Amino acid sequence: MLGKFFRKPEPEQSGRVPPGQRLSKGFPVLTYGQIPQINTGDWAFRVWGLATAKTFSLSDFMAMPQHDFTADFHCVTRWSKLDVKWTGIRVTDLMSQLEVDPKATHVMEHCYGDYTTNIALEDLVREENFFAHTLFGEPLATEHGGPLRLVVPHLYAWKSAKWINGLEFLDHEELGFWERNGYHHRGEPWAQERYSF
Ligand SMILES: Nc1nc2c(c(=O)[nH]1)N[C@H]1C(S)=C(S)[C@@H](COP(=O)(O)O)O[C@H]1N2
Ligand SMILES: [Mo]
Repeated sequence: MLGKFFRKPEPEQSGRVPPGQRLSKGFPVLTYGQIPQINTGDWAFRVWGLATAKTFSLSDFMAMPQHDFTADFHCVTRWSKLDVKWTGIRVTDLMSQLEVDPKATHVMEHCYGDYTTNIALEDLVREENFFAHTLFGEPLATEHGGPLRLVVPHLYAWKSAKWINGLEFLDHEELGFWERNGYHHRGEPWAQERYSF
């Protein structure tokens, strides 16, 4: 049966859809709790912990090299969306402006609204990861994380923090919101790293 919102991948797409996932027709919004109120004039992104503390404004991000990205998006609640088109800034371009202590191995992603999610430093600094401010050619809507969100295509989308406002560099793993509540610490969709138990 054809669902209204979800469908089975076509055979030619099946190599791109991780096990246990269905394709979503639209782009569902998945948020725990309230959408935070953000005044873009006050918007600030902070770096702290095992990195020299630094604050970036939205215009600092807009002054970094801008790129278009096409990435697949996999939510652990079993929907995926292929070929999502974004515009934004490579994580590696932000990293080149930071002084990170060589002892740093893990990072906590912080957001407006207090959502957190943890990520290993090596998973964060991959070339394909980016901060997005534009989705399908339109300014990133608030419910999808505007003005700026992180996108980490190779992990389940709960690692792609919406309304991101900081990175805390650590020399050990700490757990973010969903990870403390039973989600897998890493969340690799091809290995179905959904839960930590
Ligand atoms: N700040 C914040 N970021 C978040 C979430 C959230 O609740 N708060 N949900 C995560 C989850 S579970 C998913 S699937 C994606 C959903 O992104 P979307 O709402 O743009 O589809 O955002 C992730 N980032
Ligand atoms: Mo999700």
